[in-house]
Amino acid sequence: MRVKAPESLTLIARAAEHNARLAIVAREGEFSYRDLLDASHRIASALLEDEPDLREARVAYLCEPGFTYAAAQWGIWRAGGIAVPLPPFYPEAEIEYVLRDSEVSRVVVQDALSQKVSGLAARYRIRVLEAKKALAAAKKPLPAVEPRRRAQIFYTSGTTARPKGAVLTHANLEAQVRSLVEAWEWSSADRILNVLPLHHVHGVINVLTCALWSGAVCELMPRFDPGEVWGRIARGGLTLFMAVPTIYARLIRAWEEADPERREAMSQGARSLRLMVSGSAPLPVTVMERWREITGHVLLERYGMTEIGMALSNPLRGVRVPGSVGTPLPGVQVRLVDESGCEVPPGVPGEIEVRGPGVFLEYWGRPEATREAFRDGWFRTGDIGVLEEGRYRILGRKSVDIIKSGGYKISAVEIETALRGHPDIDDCAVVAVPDAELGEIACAAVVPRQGRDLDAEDLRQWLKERLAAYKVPRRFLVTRELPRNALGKVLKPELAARFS
Ligand code: MLC
Ligand code: AMP
Repeated sequence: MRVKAPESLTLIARAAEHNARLAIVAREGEFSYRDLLDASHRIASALLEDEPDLREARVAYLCEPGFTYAAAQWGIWRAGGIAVPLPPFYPEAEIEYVLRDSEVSRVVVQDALSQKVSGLAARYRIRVLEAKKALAAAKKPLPAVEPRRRAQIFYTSGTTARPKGAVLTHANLEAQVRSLVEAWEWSSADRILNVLPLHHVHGVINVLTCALWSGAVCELMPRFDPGEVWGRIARGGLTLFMAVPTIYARLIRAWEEADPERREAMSQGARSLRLMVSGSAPLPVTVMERWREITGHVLLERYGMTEIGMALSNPLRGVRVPGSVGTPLPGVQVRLVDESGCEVPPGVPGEIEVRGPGVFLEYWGRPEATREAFRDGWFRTGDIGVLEEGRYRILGRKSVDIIKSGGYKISAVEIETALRGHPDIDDCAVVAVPDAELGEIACAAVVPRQGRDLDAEDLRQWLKERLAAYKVPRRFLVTRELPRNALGKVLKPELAARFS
């Protein structure tokens, strides 16, 4: 019998200390930290088979937000693998892209979802582990996993035709979590409700991992539903909530549609939380003010990105200024630069660049894109900001091809590339159009091939088989010509005007 190695991952060592405390409440039931350690140890053992260490093999996991999700993610980490989340609502074509791009060798699947990957797994010789079976595996000795090893890949859309996999090491994850735990004073007394998808940093790091690091309780709903969220808030007992602005806008709408007695219960429940955070997209001042009126909470707005985690935040204690994203979080360095990379003075807009231990390692398999993403060790966010009275304000993005809808980043180029594969489309352009609830929506103008007809509903269905539903444009414009500049490029702002 081997002597147990001292745990090298701090998150796991801390969980052993939290032991019998409640960790996760989900559809599957209630689970302690001990349950999570036991389940993830078994999944790690099943993944390892006869190998001592997965040595950064990519392991995908396809699970609903819940206990199995966390056990699978921790199991992959503890076996020495790199965890690659697959959203359960993705169409097969998107799942196929992620599996192939990150060269996945194994996939952990929550049983009801197994038919989503079985065909692909057979085609690409990927080993499938059904979570139920893996949870019954005998426990084996686990490898020591150094913090500098790769831990997680999050796929993120950009200005390229397909999403890139941002690779975070264990040390990156730890730095991001430590920064937020310190800034927002997480403790084991906290209890948070997660309604965010678990394939992006907002849900995975800011909510789930910060909670589990702190010995807090994380309650998970499979997806956002305003009525269910208000019902949970009204029952009381939560201390924290984090969401994108669209979710707050939809909660406000649900509150306004409720009768007075119910409204009172909702507002009272919300008042008992200690902190409510908004991020992933600009928080409209109207939403911030209405939320304060109905709940008494001044939403704490913060700014972040898949590649860097969270960078800027309004204060936990102190004045939260509407329209501002505050100051750098602990351990994060932020600067604003002009086109040539020179720092700009306060009051002058510049591109936000970020440096620190939370900044990602690389884009998976794309050394060129990784090199271009940095300037002298600083990550170039592509966002434009300005420093005013010591606080940062986000002004927008450098690229018109990046759309933020409901907090999801959507690439206009990715949708255009997909549309160009349609046999009846001659040309197309995708633009962002402002939307009161979603922030922006993607809209597509398409030029049919000569003698062909295009129907918006048919196009929508055709795209849904190829792209995640939230990337499918909300509106289509069938047109004979797209507005262009002298170089033949589509004039996107001019085109956006044709959708309003
Ligand atoms: C979207 N869809 C989902 C889904 N999210 N389906 C299942 N589960 C989910 N989690 C589908 C919808 O069913 C719909 O398909 C289509 O996508 C259009 O999406 P939508 O209108 O946006 O969906 P809706 O159901 O209305 O949800 C709105 C929303 C959602 C706000 C709840 O957009 C959302 O969860 N946003 C959060 C995104 C997020 O976590 N971003 C963080 C990125 S990290 P159909 O078939 O019904 O039309 C980051 C860094 C940082 O930005 O700073 O945090
Ligand atoms: P993602 O690539 O999905 O991680 O999205 C990151 C992007 O979301 C950033 O580059 C910003 O453009 C945007 N973002 C995140 N938080 C905010 C915020 N508080 N205000 C404005 N934009 C934000």
